[in-house]
Amino acid sequence: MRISRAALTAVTTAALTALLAPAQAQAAPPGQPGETVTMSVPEAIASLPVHEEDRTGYQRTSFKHWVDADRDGCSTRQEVLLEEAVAAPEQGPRCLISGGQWYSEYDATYVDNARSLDIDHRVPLAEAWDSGASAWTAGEREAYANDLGDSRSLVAVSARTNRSKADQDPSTWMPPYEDDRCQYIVDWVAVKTRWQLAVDPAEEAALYENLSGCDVDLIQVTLAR
Ligand SMILES: [Ca+2]
Ligand SMILES: [Ca+2]
Repeated sequence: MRISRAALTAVTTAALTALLAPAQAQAAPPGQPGETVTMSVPEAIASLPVHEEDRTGYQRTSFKHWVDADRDGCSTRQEVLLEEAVAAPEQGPRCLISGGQWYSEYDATYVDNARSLDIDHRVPLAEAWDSGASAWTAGEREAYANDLGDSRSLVAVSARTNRSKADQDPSTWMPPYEDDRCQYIVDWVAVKTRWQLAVDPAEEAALYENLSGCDVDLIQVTLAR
């Protein structure tokens, strides 16, 4: 059967429209919220919608962070510090933390003073906004900014590295410690998958590029959305 040029054009146009409108036609999520899924990192990347970043309307206050969701007196920041300490700190009244030691994975540095640590949102708040969180409710954004449900979401690192990273994604910033880079990509993809956030084309390319040469296992992700 011969296919007319008009029919081909129509098919091509439909395919292109689908490609160009991935924000609307979201790639199929790998499961339901609350479900734990196991997949390869490339599979996880492929499951994410691809679209350009859009920072319209973003403010730092768009995400309420360092709340005390379980009302135990420790903020999310303090919870992460307690969780990640390699030598346990003293915990005083109002969860005041003193002493202790942490390992900052981005620069392979041991840090003895909690004040020298930032809690990094693995996928920064502005980046999350750009890639889908702008459409969430304030409550969903608060849950994202205080996500203690996956140890890859929040990470205590030297303030120096967190500030050099700022709002950047892997197309423009990777950890200075080269041996951490494969794991960084894996954890970045896990967080984007957990929250079903989009990737922009440059970021998607950077993820695949940085992943080449990495020997990585399957990842397990409990979907938050
Ligand atoms: Ca708490
Ligand atoms: Ca991005």
